[in-house]
Order: sequence, then structure tokens, then C-alpha cells
Amino acid sequence: MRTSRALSSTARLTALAAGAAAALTLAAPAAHAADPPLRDLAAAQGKVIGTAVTGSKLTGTYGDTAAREFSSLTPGNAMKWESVEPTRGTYNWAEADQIVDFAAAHGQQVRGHTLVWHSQNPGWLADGSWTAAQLGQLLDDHIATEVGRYKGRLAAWDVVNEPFNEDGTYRQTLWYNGLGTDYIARALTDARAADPAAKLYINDYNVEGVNAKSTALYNLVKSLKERGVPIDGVGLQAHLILGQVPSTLQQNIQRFADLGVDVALTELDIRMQLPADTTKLAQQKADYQAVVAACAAVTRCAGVTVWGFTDSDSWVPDVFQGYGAATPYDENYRPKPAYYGIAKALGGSGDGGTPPAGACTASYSVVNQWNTGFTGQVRISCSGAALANWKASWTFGAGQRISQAWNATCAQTGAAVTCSNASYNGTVPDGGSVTFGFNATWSGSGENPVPVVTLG
Ligand code: 9MR
Repeated sequence: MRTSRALSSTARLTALAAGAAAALTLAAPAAHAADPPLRDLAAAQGKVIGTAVTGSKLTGTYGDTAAREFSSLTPGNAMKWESVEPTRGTYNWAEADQIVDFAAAHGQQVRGHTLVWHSQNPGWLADGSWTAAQLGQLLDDHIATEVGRYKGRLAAWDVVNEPFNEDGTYRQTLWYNGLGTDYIARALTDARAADPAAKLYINDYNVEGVNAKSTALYNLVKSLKERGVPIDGVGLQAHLILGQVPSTLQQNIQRFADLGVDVALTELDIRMQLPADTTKLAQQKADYQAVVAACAAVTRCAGVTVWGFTDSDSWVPDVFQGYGAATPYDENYRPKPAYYGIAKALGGSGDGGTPPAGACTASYSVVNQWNTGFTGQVRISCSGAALANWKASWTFGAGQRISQAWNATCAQTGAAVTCSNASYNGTVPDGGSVTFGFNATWSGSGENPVPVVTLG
């Protein structure tokens, strides 16, 4: 499924740029309020705050932020079967090792993800026709090899991922079809044998609230406990939609805790329809805060992991067309209101992330794209302030050139673009906005971050 991330670069450009968050202003908000980093706030509550990461990105601002803010890392893809054993018997541990080493260097835990799943399996495994005995042996060997490799270095493993359908029946997978429901107990037993110190989890999505699927998971965990099968925790992935945090989240966490297992929110993101605006970002802050607060309220909730900390490293725009902006940082690593919602739920002040009163701000979005170009739009909005004449500037990605503009006069020197008002729209009143647009050609082949627009 790596291919799903390898969308055409123009599609990717749109996916990224369409999520453009509001950018700057005449009076810049501080990048961070007085609160300490999230990992320090979480530690004070006895909780872990984690993020999924991509190994190749762990340098520069991405690496600095991952290290500073988070106390746990989950490899987003690096430990999946197709990543570690693409060809039978040929292993590639490079990215997984890199992430585990990075975590050790920064005093972070690692959640292993994931050992037994129906997706992201190598072709040789997924397409093979195996007897039950062969399949069982493959499962045993895979777990012994991978868990054994990181023995003593990982805090937890998502041993079994996504075993249920929405109605609470078992998902028909390679494993279920070949081995029956017992594949789950077998995988957990194998994992315990390979690393007795790692906490062993079953992880699934749409199990955050009390519903048929989470009740099936509950019944499974209960019966595994009764049978003495090693199970230490449940992972509630929490791929949520704006404004739809389940009202039974805390109650659901509590019922698993009462069974005698830990609970972790393992893949939190909260997607919204693009483009983002201040109202949606404020709702997202409230949603993030509610989710993290539900975990903070239950002693056995170990912590929360976000599924990518920046909108530039999120699976959402690739999979849910028109949706994105799902993480706590924007594409340029600026904390969004959601970041402050997390901080607040972890006992911080949560102050920050909202533009100061009396500011004019500009946001950039791509509204259309084609093979060789795209149409962009910039909206300048004022609240508690006004503009008489405006000028909006940003830096294009490599290979992008403005070819035509409307409602503004634009010029480009190198990658620097400056647009100034037309004769009829120089005034942006308090409480009002002005929008201008442009066409640009595009010949780059890489991903371009969303430009930050500066008003002056
Ligand atoms: O973030 C992962 C993305 O890069 C992959 O393309 C995708 C393929 O299914 O898997 C993503 O992570 C998934 C996770 O492993 C399990 N829960 C759902 C996540 C989002 O798809």
C-alpha cells in the first residue's frame, strides 16, 4: 500500500495545499505559549504522548519536533510485514532500526506496529496458498523474528490489528480463514514468548465508543483473560471526524480498564473537510482536548498517540478526498489550535494558537489542479483591524510560476511572489475579507509545502 502514498505529485500538491491553514498577519502569534512541551505535560499526568513517524523524515524540524514534544514513537509503516520482509527470507530492518535508535537517543518509548494484519502484507505471503500448518508456522516465525529483534527495547506491540468487522463479526482475513479465531491467541502467545517485557495489544478502529464492534473486542479480551492468554491492552485507533468524538469514549475506556487491561489511543487524528478555517480549527481543538481528557481521566489509559503530528505527514488527504488538516501541526510545523487542546487536557494552560485580537490574516489554498498547473486562491481577512492597501507575499515551490492573476497584480522574482491589491479592492474592512486568485504552471516533481503568506 505504499503506492497509495505515491499519488501523482500534482495530486499530492493539491492534497497538501488544499489543507492550507491560515498564515500570517500583521501581528505574529507566538509559536508556543508558556506551556512546556507535550511530553513533559503528559509525564506529569503519568501519561505517554506519542506520534507515528516516518523514519526518513527524522531530521531537521520534523525530527526536532518529534523529539521535543513526544515521549513515544510508533513507526507508521516501517515495522509492517511488507516493510520488513518484502521477499521471503530477505529482511529489511533499516527504517525500523532507525526509529528505535532515534527513540532511544531521545528517551522515548516505541510502540511496535503491527505484527498480524490483513493489510500491507508482502505479495509472497498474501498471494500464497498455504495449509493451516504452513500459515501457523509463518505466523510463529514472523513474530519470533520481529519481536525477538527488538526484545527489551519496545514498550508495547500492536500484536493483532483490526480483527473485527463493523458489526462485531470477525473479519475474513488470511489469518482467520486459515487458522480460525485462534490465530489471535496464538499470536499473543508467540509475542509474549519472544519479549516478555513488551505490553501486548489488540488494536482496532471505530471501537472508541460503546458499539457493536467495541463490544466484540471487549468480549474477546474478556475471554482471552479468562483463558489465560497473554493480553495487556487494547488500542483504540481513533481516526475521528471533526465534531464527532463519541460521547461514550471515556465510558468505553473505563470498561476495558475494568477488565484488567491497559488502554491506549493509538492513532488519533481528527479530519475535516478542506479548506480549514478558524471555526473548524477551534472545533478541532475542542475535539482533541476531549479525546485526550478522556484518557487522562482513566488511570489505566496509558496515553495517546497521534497518527502523524503534522498535516504534511498524514494519510488522510490521500484516502479521504477533500478531507485533511487532521493533525495538531500544520504543514509548516506550526502548532495548530489542536496542539493547545492537547496541552490543556494534559494540565497545561492551552493558551495559544489563536490569532491575536486585531489582526489581518491570509490563507492560501489550491482550488484546482491539472497536469501542468494549478489555480490558487488567497483570502485576506481582518478582525479587529483593517487594511487600506495590501500586499501579500509568499515563496513558491521549485518549478512553480504564476501565469495569470485576478483581483490582484502579481509579480514573481525567482521563487518569490508578491501580489498587491487591484484598484478596487485595496480596503479590507474590520470583519471583512478580500479574495484574489491566480493560475500557475508547475513542472516540479516533488512535494511542495503550502506557502506561508505574509501581509505587508
Ligand atoms: O499511515 C499508514 C499509511 O502510510 C499507509 O499507506 C496505510 C495503508 O493502509 O496505513 C496507514 O496506517 C494505518 C495503520 O497502520 C492501521 N490503522 C489505519 C492506519 C491508516 O490507514
